[in-house]
Amino acid sequence: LLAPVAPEFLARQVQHPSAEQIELRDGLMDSPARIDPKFLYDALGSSLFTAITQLPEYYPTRCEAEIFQRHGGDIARHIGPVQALVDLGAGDCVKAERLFSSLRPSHYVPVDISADYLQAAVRRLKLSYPGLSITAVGQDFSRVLALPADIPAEQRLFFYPGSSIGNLGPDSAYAMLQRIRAASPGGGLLVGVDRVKPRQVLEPAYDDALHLTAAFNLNLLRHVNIVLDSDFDVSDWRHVAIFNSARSRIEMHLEAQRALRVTWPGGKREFSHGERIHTENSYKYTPQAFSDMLQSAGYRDVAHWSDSRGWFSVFSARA
Ligand code: AVI
Repeated sequence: LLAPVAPEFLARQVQHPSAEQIELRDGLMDSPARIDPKFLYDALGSSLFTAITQLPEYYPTRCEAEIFQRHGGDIARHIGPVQALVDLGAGDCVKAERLFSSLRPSHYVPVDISADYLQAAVRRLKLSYPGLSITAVGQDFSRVLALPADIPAEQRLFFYPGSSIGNLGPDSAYAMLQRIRAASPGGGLLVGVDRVKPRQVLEPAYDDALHLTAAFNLNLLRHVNIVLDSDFDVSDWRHVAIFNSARSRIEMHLEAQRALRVTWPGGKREFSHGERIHTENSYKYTPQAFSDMLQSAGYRDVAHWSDSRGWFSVFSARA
């Protein structure tokens, strides 16, 4: 039985939806339906992603770590002195922490949409690095990039690791690079990018044997239910990951396992059996294509390093 809902509460929900609710509603009513991948990262989603990075199939995190381990000295020399390390999508802050010894920043600015998760990581860092000044910024930097004004722009090294830029379409990735450059004239950028490679390597990385990526994708529906007050039943959906080679991207979808209807205050959507919701793209680049994009976004002195298999690249460039 449904609990009775006060009419004035219902009216408020329908008449004054939040920006996130509007975005979700619009995406769900689209054809094909889509949900922005940022909804993957509630507290449980962030923990699931951390677990994914430890899977044998999910190579990007290990490849990137290998690059910093093998080429850290060269990378630090290319960058030069660093005052403030601005970590975009910091999560558990572990990747940036590995760079502290080679880059020696005096200020660390982790930025992440999941503010709670970030606070826990920052509490841990403050104990380990009492001399480092840390300013945590809970922000959806895909929308705004507003940083504490006390850090001069030319002292900012933006760190955008893990191929997170790959989750943006090419136009948005380009716009993001321009936005980051505008926030750091005279500063720099260190960015991790996943490379094009055979489907046999790519697809298992996004559809692992333990089904952690499936749980990560499906958890998005639980998060959407909370934000939109919708009634997705997770067990009605299955995870799909495919490499779209024409567009050079892994696509994640959720596929309806039967004909069903999803409702939320003021709206509904019918899904047929097998119909999909597109939840994420993960673009894969050639080094040449990414280097060209950096240069057309206005970056100079572009250099890159790769892991021993040539699966992943780290680019350093001056803004
Ligand atoms: C965060 N981002 C770079 C990951 C990726 O590889 O695109 C997100 C992810 N999706 C599924 N597995 C991991």
